Amino acid sequence: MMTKKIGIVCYPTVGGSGVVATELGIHLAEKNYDVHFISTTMPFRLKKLYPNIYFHEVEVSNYPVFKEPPYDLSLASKIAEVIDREELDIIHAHYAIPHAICAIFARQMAERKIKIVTTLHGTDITILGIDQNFNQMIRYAIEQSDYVTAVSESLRQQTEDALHIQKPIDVVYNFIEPVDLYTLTNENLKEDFGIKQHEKVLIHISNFRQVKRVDDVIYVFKRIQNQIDSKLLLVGDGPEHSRIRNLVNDINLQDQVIFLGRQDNIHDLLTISDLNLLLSEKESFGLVLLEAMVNGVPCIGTDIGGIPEVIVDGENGYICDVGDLEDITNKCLLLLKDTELRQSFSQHARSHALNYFSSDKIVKQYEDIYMNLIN
Ligand code: GMT
Repeated sequence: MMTKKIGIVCYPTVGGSGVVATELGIHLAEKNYDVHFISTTMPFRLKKLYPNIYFHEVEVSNYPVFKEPPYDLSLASKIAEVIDREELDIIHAHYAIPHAICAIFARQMAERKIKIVTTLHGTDITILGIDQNFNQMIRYAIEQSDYVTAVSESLRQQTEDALHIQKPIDVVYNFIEPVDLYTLTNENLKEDFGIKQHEKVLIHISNFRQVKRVDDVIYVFKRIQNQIDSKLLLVGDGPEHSRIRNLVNDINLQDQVIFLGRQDNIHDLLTISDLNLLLSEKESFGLVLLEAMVNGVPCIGTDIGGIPEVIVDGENGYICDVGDLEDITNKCLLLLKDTELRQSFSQHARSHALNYFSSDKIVKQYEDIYMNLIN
């Protein structure tokens, strides 16, 4: 069989979608596909050198006549160039806009016939709430794609409701690599961060956008640490970061909250964590939940989007209403005070992540989609 060539278009450094796109590319390369990333920057998780992974840089020109550099146009022409030169079979676009739209445009320019797979990650649909002008364009991106996937059932439903489209959308969940439990690369991590051995550790990892409601994490933690010796790790960076820092100082939590900024090794940070909080008001999936769960960390999440498809309420974590700080606090305390309960949730969290969301299972679903389109 001829080696199949897959082009992946993504924002390689943006949160979960970048992680999923990059890890998918790595898995495909390991299964002997040729993988061509088409993007502005090298995917950040691409640490190892693979002979069959190629990176095609999209250079965004800064012509004086444009107010903004035309990323979309540069991307479309790069995709078209790569389709023909590398003889691609599939373009897998992560995000309907701009990536699927650019891929559709590129397909019209290129000479070679290719198929387009589009994965919706949620943010496209969120944009509709902000700007209805995109309605028609997202619908076009979906209808012109040869196959469309959404990362959760909730996102699939939401997309169909918002756009009234007939085209089937398939749910392919995000995935996680199985990791070894409790293997710390730094045994003294707690000590290094000034966390006492008996103190409980809560963690929140996000891109600090407003939708993540990091304030809620802080106010819940304030209530918790009134009752239990604990520390809060805040991992990530984004538009709300400075405001959250000020809030932490204003309510006198600066000695209990540890700001870590962007971190590569979240495995170690999760290994020293007792509980993960994701209290967003919008979240199509919440990849960070899987990252926590596979490390045996139970999660408290909100009753929105794909979160209840990942956390099984009362078994490996708890689901609470958005902004219900009292309920969230009580559920956290329940788990933090009862070691046996937390251990049981921890085991269930890991087995749930591995049983339903492991990379081998989900990557195979994408592979089947590609093969059905190519053959
Ligand atoms: O949440 C973000 O702001 C980043 C965005 C992204 O592009 O990674 O996240 C979206 O895609 C992730 C991967 O599929 C999902 O895990 C996130 O839930 C989703 N974010 C939203 O729906 C807000």
